[in-house]
Amino acid sequence: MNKNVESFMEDIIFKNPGEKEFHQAVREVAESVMPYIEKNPRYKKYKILERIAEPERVIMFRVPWLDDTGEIQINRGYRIQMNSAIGPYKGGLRLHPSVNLGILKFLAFEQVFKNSLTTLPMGGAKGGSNFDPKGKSDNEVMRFCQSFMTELQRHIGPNTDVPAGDIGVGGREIGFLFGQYRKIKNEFSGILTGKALNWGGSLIRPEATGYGAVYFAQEMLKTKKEEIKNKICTVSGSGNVAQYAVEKLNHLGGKAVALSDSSGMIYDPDGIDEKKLQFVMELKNIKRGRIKEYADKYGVKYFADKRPWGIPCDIAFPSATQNEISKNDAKKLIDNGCYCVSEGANMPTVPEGVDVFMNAKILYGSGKAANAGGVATSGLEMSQNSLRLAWSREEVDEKLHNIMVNIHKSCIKYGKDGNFINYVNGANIAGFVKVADAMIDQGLV
Ligand code: NDP
Ligand code: 2IT
Repeated sequence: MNKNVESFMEDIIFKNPGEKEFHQAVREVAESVMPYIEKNPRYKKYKILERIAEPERVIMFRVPWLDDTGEIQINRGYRIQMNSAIGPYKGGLRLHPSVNLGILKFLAFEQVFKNSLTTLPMGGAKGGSNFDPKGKSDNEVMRFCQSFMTELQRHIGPNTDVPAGDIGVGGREIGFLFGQYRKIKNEFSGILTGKALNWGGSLIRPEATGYGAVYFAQEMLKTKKEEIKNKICTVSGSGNVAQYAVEKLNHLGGKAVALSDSSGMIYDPDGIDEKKLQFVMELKNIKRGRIKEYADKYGVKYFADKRPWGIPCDIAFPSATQNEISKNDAKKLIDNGCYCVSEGANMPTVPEGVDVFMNAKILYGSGKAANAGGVATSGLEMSQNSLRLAWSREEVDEKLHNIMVNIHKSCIKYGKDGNFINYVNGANIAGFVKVADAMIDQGLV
């Protein structure tokens, strides 16, 4: 136990009561960074860690909208503008009934380090609402998005804050949000990423997080002279990140055997090939159905209320949500032979599960590094918007791939511990240094 971490955390818990996911995210970073700060006292003198853990600004607002029956509904909207030392605030919007201040603060906090790791000039933010898109009509989603943007528009801008998607926010929602911004401001500018191609979006942005998590796994495997080909992979979730992780695994000859949603999981030992993946994309992105329908269609097993971590695999790609791998799940993964975890989701492994992975010395790529491809490609979308140009699929994919290779290198630079690469420390310290130096350069603001 590090005494400095404990006294720092006491203060964080006192100032942010009840925000347990935020405490969890801050503690992880403090544990990585505190020993580094002790060796580099200027970060201590300038109280960088204390400043980084305090959002620059928290915006909370009322989001009233009319449902299809004409009844008034009221949700709460948020935007946490965490840090803008290295660029405009950047980070997704999450629409999920579980959304609260603590969850968005943890996500905004992680985003600061992740965005720094990408090497692109982006600060960190996160936002969203406790609105539940499940079971809502397109018109209800549109009215909600319009009301949400009616307030959010005064806080964002192409050089101020550029939101994007996250859980529950995909192409449909980005479209409705963008339309309302454009109408209110009488301005067509790159204020959101994840836009459609015909109005300013970037090729590869939808694919980027899933592809990036697989590229990161590829780099981790290379350190053991291994490759994705023929590896058995389990993937949780069946949304944006999960779908494109499976697609890239198929490109590289890997075999994805599981997917899930919040109701349960499917296990397809023959592998989710391209055709089956098309079915999942249609099911999830258009019909908005449940993953159980995959089992009905292809005659494979469905397990209600289960996550994929009991299935034997070489590589796991948690790609659903935070704290979806418990300590026991982590043990099961290791016992069944899993030796590589690449986190598509943000903070999917509980701290005790992370300890299990670390003690087993497997290739464990934490979310800040492994899922940074999404926001990195958002950064590329911003560049294209500024240039008023669109790059080809190959160009964007190559840039994304290079960024993931370089993030892996940064993790080695700051996380190598003898023969073991501690990707948690590597990502946290590498992300920290760039933001910390910028904060010192810019004075006490
Ligand atoms: P989607 O909304 O497209 O998909 C989310 C998937 O996870 C769905 O299958 C959903 O199931 C499942 N899920 C969500 N919440 C829960 C829960 N509480 N319990 C169990 N299952 C759940 O989101 P994304 O794919 O975009 O995001 C997935 C993860 O990746 C998140 O952690 C997000 O923060 C992270 N991420 C996303 C990026 C992006 O670019 N989109 C970038 C970097 C990280 P159901 O439909 O039943 O709710
Ligand atoms: O968690 C994340 O990095 C995202 N949801 C993507 C953020 C972005 O701005 O593309």
